[in-house]
Amino acid sequence: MAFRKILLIILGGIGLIIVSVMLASLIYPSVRGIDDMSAGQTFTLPLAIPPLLEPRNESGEKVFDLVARRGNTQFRPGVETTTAGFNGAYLGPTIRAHRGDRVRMNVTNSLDEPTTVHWHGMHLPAAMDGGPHQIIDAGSTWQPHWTISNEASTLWYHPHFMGRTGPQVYSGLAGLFIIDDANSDALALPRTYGVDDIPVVVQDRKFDALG
Ligand SMILES: [Cu+2]
Repeated sequence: MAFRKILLIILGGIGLIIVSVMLASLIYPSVRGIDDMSAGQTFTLPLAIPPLLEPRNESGEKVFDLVARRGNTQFRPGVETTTAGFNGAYLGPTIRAHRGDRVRMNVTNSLDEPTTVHWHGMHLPAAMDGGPHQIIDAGSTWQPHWTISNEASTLWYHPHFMGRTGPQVYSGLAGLFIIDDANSDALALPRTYGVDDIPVVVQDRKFDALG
């Protein structure tokens, strides 16, 4: 390619960047900041931080117990909403494991309908992954096990039962699964769970007068 042609392309590129920056600076003042959006609003409920689920060590495996069940939750004072959760009335505890860990899950279904539990984003054998085929009938326990091979990441777990995934997740059956590895261990990051390392679960909910 001729030198002049390359120069034109470079100059054109620089021109495009300048125009983009100018446009962005024009638009920026009209983008409302987070401070601005919450101005004048008082928050009364403390930030809900899911508890960490402590595993048992059984023959070198980290064993985690999860029980899916129904419950009631007060999102607004005096109004009970019918919800579901793992080991509680709403959402599930955070599971934390390290790359190379051998893990086993005891998932008990205390709902009144079948469910499954899918480890969203996890690299593991399909039979352990809780897709629509790994059904846990009401009243029974499923025990998948695998070796964590993912790199450091924040994953989540949730039901994946055919035709009922939406309602079950919406009612609260969802939790976080945090994976650490040698890379994340070496980073100078805050790492005290719930203190300076805080998971945030963002959800979209609508409430009527009955909760
Ligand atoms: Cu998923």
